[in-house]
Amino acid sequence: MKLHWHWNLIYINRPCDLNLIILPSRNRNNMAQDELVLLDCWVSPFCMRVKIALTEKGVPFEVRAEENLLSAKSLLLLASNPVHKKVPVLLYNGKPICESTIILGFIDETWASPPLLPPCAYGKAQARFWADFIDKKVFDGGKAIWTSKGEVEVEAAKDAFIETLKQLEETLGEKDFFGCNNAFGFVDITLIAITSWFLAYEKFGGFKVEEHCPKLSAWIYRCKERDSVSKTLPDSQNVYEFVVMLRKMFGVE
Ligand SMILES: N[C@@H](CCC(=O)N[C@@H](CS)C(=O)NCC(=O)O)C(=O)O
Repeated sequence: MKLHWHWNLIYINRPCDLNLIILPSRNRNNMAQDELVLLDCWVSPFCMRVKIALTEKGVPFEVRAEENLLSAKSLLLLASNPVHKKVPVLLYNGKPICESTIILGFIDETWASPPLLPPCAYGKAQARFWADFIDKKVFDGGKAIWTSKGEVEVEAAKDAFIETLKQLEETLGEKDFFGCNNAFGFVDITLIAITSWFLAYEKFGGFKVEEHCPKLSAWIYRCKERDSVSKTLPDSQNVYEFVVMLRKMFGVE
């Protein structure tokens, strides 16, 4: 009989049958033994999300930077995320977890305190809805601004982006944060990471977020008062210069 280890399943391979024994999940008191390695890129808001979440939880992790994500991905990244070949990947004791919001969910389930998602299923579904909205409308909407050519196209992309931010501002309402009981949580992490690109959107779109969405701007300042956020977000000017380089690469200018 052969024993094969794979994730938390033991495959017992006998000549004629295949039995699976599901092991009990990891002992949470054993946290110190967990090895966490983040395959990272400094300018990726998706990677920033993971760094903010782990810092909020007080969980130590190692960062392994992809030096040349655009032209020479590391063999470790290709082996860890063969489907999308993208960062972030969180290696949890060597086992890869891909897609930033899925990683956030994993982190929240593995290290309970402070919670990032609401306790009830409905609250969790709502938070995931807004995270999905942010992925589709804020990051992609921002990209539409800096990849647009000509005044009319830029103006349309800018208007759509501001509309998206207004929707988020309305959802925030009078609360300090998007999370449950006014706490910093899943949706806050998902969105604040992308704000590091806002200066680039503003410069290429010719507008100021603060003038259109003062409450959302105040929320950005509040988030930046947190160590997890201020230590993670890169300088917006550096992100802007990176976007200038991307525009040349994509033939926008
Ligand atoms: N949906 C993914 C998006 C990740 C993503 O787009 N990562 C970019 C960096 S910002 C990447 O690795 N790009 C490399 C490529 O597209 O080849 C997530 O949430 O993790």
